[in-house]
Amino acid sequence: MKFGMFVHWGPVSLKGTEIGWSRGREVPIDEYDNLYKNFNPTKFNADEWIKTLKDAGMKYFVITTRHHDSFSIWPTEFSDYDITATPYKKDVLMEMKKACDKYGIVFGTYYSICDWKHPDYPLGSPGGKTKKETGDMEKFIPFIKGQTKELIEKYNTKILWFDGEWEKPWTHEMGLDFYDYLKGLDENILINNRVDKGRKGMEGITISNEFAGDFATPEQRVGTYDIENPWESCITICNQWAWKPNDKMKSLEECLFTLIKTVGGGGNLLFNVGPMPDGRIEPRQVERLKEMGDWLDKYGEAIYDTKGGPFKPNEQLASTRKGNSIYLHLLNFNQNNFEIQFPENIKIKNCSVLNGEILNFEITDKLLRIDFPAEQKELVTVVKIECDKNVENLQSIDLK
Ligand code: JFZ
Repeated sequence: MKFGMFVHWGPVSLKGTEIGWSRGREVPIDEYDNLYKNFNPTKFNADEWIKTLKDAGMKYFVITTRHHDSFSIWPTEFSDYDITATPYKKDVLMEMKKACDKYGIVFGTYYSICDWKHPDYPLGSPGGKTKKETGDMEKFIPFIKGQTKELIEKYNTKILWFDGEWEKPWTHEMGLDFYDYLKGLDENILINNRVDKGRKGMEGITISNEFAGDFATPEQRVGTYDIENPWESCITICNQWAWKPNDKMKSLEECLFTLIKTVGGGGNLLFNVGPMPDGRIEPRQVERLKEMGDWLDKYGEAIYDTKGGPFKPNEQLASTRKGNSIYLHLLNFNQNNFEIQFPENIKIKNCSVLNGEILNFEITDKLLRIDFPAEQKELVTVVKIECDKNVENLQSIDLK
């Protein structure tokens, strides 16, 4: 699917500070834990959110159902600290799920393992730096199992995106057990590697296959080229995960290059927005996402259903491939010819600008030279190289 929407949202949006982390830091604990009483997103419209996602060219959705701050955005049997306690009351999660079904979007849920508020979880705010007298993982585990069962059985979530696994109370054994439990409820559910203890820092890769998890989770960075192991970079459209007024937003160039380098490296991009306390996604963010969607409308063939490479991405280019075609994504390319080393034993049948003009090309000494009729001025020039055979298993090429 290659491109999805991540959403970090909850009562904390009323403060405009970071979800979970600002509890007991920028916002006193007592104030933070009472924000829900004023959480009334009267302009929330699930249909609009998912339409925004669809128009951005995204294919799947992952929403924070319960972050480190413990607030559950759905009516849950296992806690009173949930959406029904707010003045809004409505099951926003079910509305999101229904809108996803309507638009053909895969529905997924973020769920934090650590809980800095729950009395049974041993660590507390700020940032897991305090200890609770009442901590007891034996009691806490049935709580997270019960809640995730609701997400699977009632909301039919297809992705469980865990987080907060790095803290001491969570162990490898617990991770394995939880993973098996969830796959027992739905064998087709996708589970990220943060269910277990095998994640290597913000690089997010799984350090060895004795650890559970279906995909790796590089955070706030494009993952390293890897076409063997599934991975997904999670990156914010602004700086903060949750909404922050006037947060600095990425330019269209940054957004597109991030997507292209991620996909060119073999990964997916889970691109995050933080909706406002009234329930709307900021109009400027909606607009930026639409610009990405407009680009994907034209060049989606070179993104969706592709494999990364064979050329490893660098500052000048990324490449993707599908069947007999290699797509070169030339970033800020402003010349009228281009040269690149090209694998022997592959014959090129045709070179063209994707959905555009046929290009003259020539191969001499393993060097492919492509000529453009005029200097290129687009942010990205996508060249489609059609070969005489399937290129999906060609060896990766490091251009340096
Ligand atoms: C985690 C969350 O804490 C964050 O709020 C967001 O949900 C993201 C997708 O995942 O990111 C982290 C995890 C750990 C640290 C910082 C951010 N850390 O240990 O500093």
